Amino acid sequence: MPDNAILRQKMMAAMDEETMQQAQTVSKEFAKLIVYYKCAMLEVQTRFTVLNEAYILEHGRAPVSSIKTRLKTIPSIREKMKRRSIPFSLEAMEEGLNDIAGVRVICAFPEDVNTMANTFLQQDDVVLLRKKDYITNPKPNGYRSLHLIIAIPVHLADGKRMTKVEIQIRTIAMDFWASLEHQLRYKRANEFTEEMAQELYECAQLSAALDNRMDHLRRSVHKYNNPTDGT
Ligand code: 0O2
Repeated sequence: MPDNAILRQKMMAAMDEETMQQAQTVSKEFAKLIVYYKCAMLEVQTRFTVLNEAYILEHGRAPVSSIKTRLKTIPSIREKMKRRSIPFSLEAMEEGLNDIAGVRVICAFPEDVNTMANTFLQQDDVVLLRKKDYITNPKPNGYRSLHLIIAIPVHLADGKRMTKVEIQIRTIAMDFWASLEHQLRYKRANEFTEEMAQELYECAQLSAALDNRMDHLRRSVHKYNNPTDGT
């Protein structure tokens, strides 16, 4: 028998009947909760896919370049709760963590970020809990992205539950910078010197300038090809 299986058997034997039942109930409830988060994440992904298709029909181009989803792993949930001194319980986890389910929507142009966010938030069963606009107000290190914490209903066989999802909406240029910066930081394991941080900040400025130029170009192309269109 593998070592961890022996350990598990010993732990089970050491528990009294009541503790064992409690542990089973908690893990069942936990598994159920994670299913809700997974379904909420898939629901949000589908809704952005639909919004993208609708926009293509209307305007002939895709505002969404790609959509990524991720469900926080149990060790990662534990680590974040520990870091924030949140006691480990299901209620505290639901209350204290906003990003168990995460959806990242990568858009073509800066304007698309707002269009997609606003159209999504207009849906009458979506509740906006928190908005962090790191595009209007970038982080000191240069990070840019629009973050929405929302709650969306998930319908399972035994009922409906409003479930939180963190949505990050950003352009390809913003995502390029954030992905590389994240890699360099390697989950907070690496530290930067002042020069390195300054270099990263300047790269963020370059990516913002690129976004502005491409957006300007998009408007010029549109105007040139649609001279009678007022937009
Ligand atoms: P991972 O691996 O992407 O999940 P909150 O929980 O909302 O109260 P938090 O978590 O600090 O507070 O929220 P914030 O600032 O909105 O950041 C949440 C997520 O945004 C991060 O999740 C990153 O995905 C992304 N993010 C924020 N700041 C930066 C940054 O400076 N660089 C990069 N590359 N990404 C950033 P996690 O949990 O850190 O990581």
